Amino acid sequence: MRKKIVAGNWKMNMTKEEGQALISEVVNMAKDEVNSQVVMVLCPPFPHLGYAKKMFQSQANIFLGAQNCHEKTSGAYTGEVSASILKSFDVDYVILGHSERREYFQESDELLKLKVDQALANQLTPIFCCGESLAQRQAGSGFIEFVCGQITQSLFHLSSEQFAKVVIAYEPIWAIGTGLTATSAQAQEMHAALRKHIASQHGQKLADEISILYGGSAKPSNTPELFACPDVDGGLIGGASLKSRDFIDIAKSFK
Ligand code: 3PY
Repeated sequence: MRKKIVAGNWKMNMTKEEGQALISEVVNMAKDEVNSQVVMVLCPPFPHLGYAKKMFQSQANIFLGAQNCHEKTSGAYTGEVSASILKSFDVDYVILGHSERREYFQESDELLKLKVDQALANQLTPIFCCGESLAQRQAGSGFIEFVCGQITQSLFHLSSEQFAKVVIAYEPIWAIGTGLTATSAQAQEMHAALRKHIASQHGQKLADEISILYGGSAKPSNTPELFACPDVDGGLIGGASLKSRDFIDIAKSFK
């Protein structure tokens, strides 16, 4: 059985006080309301990582994630954070290749390949984001091949043993920060295609074990339908992860 995962991408939001309040609400609500089989990942901005883990140590299904790591091991890279530093702060997951990083920080498939390697070498689980633009979707064809290509470029150098440790997040760029969400049929189509693509490289058994999350304006009103799709194993949640009630309701969306 592959993992059901709900990961909250806080992006560049939340002061220390706001972050602490949000985490404590999420922890308290999760205890009573969320099925312990659902993996919850909180991905706050870097400074929160220092205290966050201590706040949910007693909650076995809540994990800590970062939103990025550098592609080098260490060194003179002012302002950057390496995977080994993240690991030393008890971080479990790292989001890589979010479309905002691809667009605003020019992160290429080639660079992301190096970041994935750093994450895995430091026992971090990459949540690897992929997705097509509005223009690619509107062109009506080729967008599935494009998204599968992102997986090929950044992940197909991995051995099957390494690949098994990766979580994929399909995030259509046209659904990020726009309020638009992929329909469950659109999400299912892409997720099934990604699983087939992974199977072509690593076999069906491994492909069936990989969690593929949906991201892009996911909220409590649309996650029950999205998560009911056979190939959708949860979500990478943006804005709705900043509200404890919404985030918990999303974590409760699995049938
Ligand atoms: C969104 O939901 O907007 C996201 O970008 C999640 O990563």
